[in-house]
Amino acid sequence: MTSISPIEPVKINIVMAGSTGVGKTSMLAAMYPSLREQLHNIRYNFVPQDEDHLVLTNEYEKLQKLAQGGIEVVSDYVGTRGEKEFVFHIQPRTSESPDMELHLWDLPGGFYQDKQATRFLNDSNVSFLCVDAVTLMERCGIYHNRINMPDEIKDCYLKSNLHPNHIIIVCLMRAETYEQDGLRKKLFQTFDEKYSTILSEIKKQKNTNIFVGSIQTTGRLRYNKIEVTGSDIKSYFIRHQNIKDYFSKGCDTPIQVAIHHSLATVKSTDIDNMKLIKKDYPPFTRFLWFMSGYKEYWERVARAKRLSLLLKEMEKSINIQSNQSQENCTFFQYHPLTTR
Ligand SMILES: Nc1nc2c(ncn2[C@@H]2O[C@H](COP(=O)(O)OP(=O)(O)OP(=O)(O)O)[C@@H](O)[C@H]2O)c(=O)[nH]1
Ligand SMILES: [Mg+2]
Repeated sequence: MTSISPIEPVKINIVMAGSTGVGKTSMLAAMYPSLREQLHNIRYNFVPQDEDHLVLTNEYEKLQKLAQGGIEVVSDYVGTRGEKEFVFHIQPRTSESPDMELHLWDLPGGFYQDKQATRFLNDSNVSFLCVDAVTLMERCGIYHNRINMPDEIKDCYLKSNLHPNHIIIVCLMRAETYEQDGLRKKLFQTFDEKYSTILSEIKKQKNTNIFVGSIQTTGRLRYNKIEVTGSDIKSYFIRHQNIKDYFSKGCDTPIQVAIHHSLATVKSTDIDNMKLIKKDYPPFTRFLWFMSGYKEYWERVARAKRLSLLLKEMEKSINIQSNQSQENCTFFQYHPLTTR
């Protein structure tokens, strides 16, 4: 009798990396409705666990109000207090068990100062390295080290045991001003100047692939000014005069890159590899409905087909590019690092 392996969902462990206040939790909240809609179109449900639907919807409403409400938006906020794990099931409408399970750890930025983040990075498959684009770009980047804490974050990465296939997805947060003013190329260049040494070091030691893209979670705002009082640094934004509607951009793409990467990694061993599936189930099991294993065989075949479709769908939307053409950057873009 053939031993039948249970159908395990493909699991991804994602850690949100980045200093306090750069917009990690906001990105998560803005990602949720748009990814849910996209997956719905390909017959998948995107299901958060327990009360997380309410938590995320609440956060999302706050973001919408911020973009539609008053003229001035100050980055004055109460940050994440402790670690929070969000679990999402990517579940086919026709099945009771999920095809994929995303475990997403939202950490407070403070966890990178005291190195607590290291234990979350250990064995994670993907991390979103969130960088505040405003402090990177404005006032010649003089507040960049204080706000983005690149060295502390690098230390956490270097001290951790990343999964062998770990990828870093850099998210340039609050990038709306630079998108509207055609400064995206400058943003990527500035990022490259400030981060290429750090990321090359991580890449060399941990053998990770790195993707970079820009994110706006609070709609069409425009950077106005930075105000510094002692150790407190606040960025002010004004609402774009002509555009009233909430308009987030790029928030679900990091997750799509993560899903794409994970599916591409397991593809050769399971997904859409019919030969492998058939090897586990001899013909009499596959074709005689009363044999044990018959149902599992057909479920596995159906799952392999679905995941293969999901992989193709993600491939279409993320538009990973291996060149540096900055103009064609509606979607996440693979941004090769200049090794110095
Ligand atoms: N202008 C602008 N503001 C943003 C954007 N994303 C987030 N913010 C604002 O930035 C502030 C901080 O966002 P959070 O999502 O709480 O930041 P965080 O990284 O989770 O912070 P910690 O939990 O403290 O680590 C909030 O006031 C958000 O409204 C964006 O894309 N543009
Ligand atoms: Mg947070």
